[in-house]
Amino acid sequence: MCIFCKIVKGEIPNQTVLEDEDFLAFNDINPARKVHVLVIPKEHYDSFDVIPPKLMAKMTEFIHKVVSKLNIKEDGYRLITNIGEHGGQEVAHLHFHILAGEYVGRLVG
Ligand code: DGP
Repeated sequence: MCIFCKIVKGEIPNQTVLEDEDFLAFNDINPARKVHVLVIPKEHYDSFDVIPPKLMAKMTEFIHKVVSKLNIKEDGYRLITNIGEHGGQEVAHLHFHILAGEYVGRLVG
């Protein structure tokens, strides 16, 4: 089972930012910016390439809610998803990075 599926199942602890029936947002373990949140669908999809468009539409709404909760809309933020080996994707479970605030570590993308 992949790392993020284990997080969904509660087998690996996470710092949850927001959760609903279909999606989970949690803090990245190795943050690149002051705010570095990952958003995932609870169901496993390898990447953005294979998520059904209807679920992606729901995910877009969920990401908007996370952004509201993080209070980062006014100053702006980055929304990134890496796809496949050449896209730099390390965890093969679709996730969007939400990045905001000052740099605190490595660069993403
Ligand atoms: P990517 O390179 O786009 O596949 O990014 C994977 C991200 O997942 C990376 O920023 C680090 C994060 N990550 C990996 N393992 C864990 C974990 O066990 N917990 C949390 N919170 N984040 C993780």
